[in-house]
Amino acid sequence: MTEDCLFCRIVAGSVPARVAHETDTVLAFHDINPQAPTHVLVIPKAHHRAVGDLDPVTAGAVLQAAHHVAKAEGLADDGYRLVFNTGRDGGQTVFHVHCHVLGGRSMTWPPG
Ligand code: D5M
Repeated sequence: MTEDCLFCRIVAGSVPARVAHETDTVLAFHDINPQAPTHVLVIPKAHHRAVGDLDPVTAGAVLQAAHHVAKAEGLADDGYRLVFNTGRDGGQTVFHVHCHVLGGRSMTWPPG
């Protein structure tokens, strides 16, 4: 838990979120500013700044949870997109690593 981290506060329950899925180690909640009909963020409960700071077990738990959410949200058949914005040029704005699960519409490429 890092006091000044928004997503740590969501894990602690002091900032509300619409939870989509939870395990001992990860939390998934709906993005406050959705960029697709389904837009869920999957985070490790422990504070890690970015994807490169994750150990393999935690990284695997995040990816497994992301696929679980995609299936639960009905995205598995038509497909979905997972995104880890990383660092300033990657567009990361919250420095508690999170996997965006986006779906419910056809995605375009390249991303902006
Ligand atoms: O993505 C950070 C994401 O976090 C962005 O899509 C908005 C989302 N966000 C910010 N505050 C909240 C709260 N309080 N609940 C849910 N979602 C939130 P990044 O990849 O760092 O740009």
